[in-house]
Amino acid sequence: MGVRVAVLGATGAVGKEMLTILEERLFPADSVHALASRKSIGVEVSYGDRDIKVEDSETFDFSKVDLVLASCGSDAIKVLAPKITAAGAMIVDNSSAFRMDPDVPLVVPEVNPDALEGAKKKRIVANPNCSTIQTVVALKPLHDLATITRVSCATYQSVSGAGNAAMDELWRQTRGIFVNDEVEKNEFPKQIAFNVIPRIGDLMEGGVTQEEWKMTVETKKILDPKIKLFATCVRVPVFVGHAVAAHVEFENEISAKLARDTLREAPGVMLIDNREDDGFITPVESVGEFAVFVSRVREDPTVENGLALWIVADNLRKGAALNAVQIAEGLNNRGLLG
Ligand code: 11C
Repeated sequence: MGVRVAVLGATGAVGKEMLTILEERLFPADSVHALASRKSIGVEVSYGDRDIKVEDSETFDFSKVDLVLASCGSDAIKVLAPKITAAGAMIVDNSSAFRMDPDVPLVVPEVNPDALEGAKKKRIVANPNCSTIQTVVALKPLHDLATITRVSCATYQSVSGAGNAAMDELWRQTRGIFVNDEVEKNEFPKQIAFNVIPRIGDLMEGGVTQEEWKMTVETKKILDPKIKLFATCVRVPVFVGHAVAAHVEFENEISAKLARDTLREAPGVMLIDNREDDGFITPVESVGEFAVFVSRVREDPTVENGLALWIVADNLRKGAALNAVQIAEGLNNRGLLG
């Protein structure tokens, strides 16, 4: 018997990708419901070559499903989660609401698949932040090889990470500048078109942003609590595709050649690292892809055992919807659904 699925937040950028990827990966779904807030009732979204009508998440009977893939934001899922789990369904949640709950596994299937067993406790699995996911997929095989001690990184994050309205704002500002119109700001604290903004998420104590904090604590929870990671997260005027420039320090010696040979074979990783003018990946080339791409692997001579890497992924796919569907596949394979 297949799985009865609901996608919650089905009209958002990530929700739409969840529906597409469920179909692309032939997830064994018996039924698929698209749920969203009341204002989207009746809107149609695509699931493969079918259009399905959006239903009201507030009045939906969750006993009709085994699995809820949620991308409705922290506040909404905190309200709905008790109702969903009481009805017997498992939640894979894309928000930050439960990520740091010790009884909720935070999972990247290429990195810590066995953590899925922890889903038995609360019937919730948390999907990590997009920039964390692509970073840990690339770091895991290198950590297994030479033990990472510290990571210093800068991110180059596309506007789709902030949702549909943010994508519209980049488009409107870009067009507005070309036609000499006023540049309106709603979604970002500064102009994003033809600019970069070194602040993603609210500022926390010490001047670190929420996005930077998430990368630090989520990497510890998923990969290794001993790894120290410090990030500067930057929004760039790109629609889809996040990049991370990571400077990584290891306990043991590791050459760039060994790192490349290892990454070439690593699950979920695509190494594109030719020493040619265009022998690297850029965010636009990652759009629509499943892989985490790694380029520009170099030894860093300024530290004892150091490597520098350029890591790129489609943030709506591997950074969100694909990782959530892979989690669902893992739960299903382990008999944890239904
Ligand atoms: C961004 N990484 O690019 C964020 C989006 O905690 O899941 C995802 C926020 C999160 O703006």
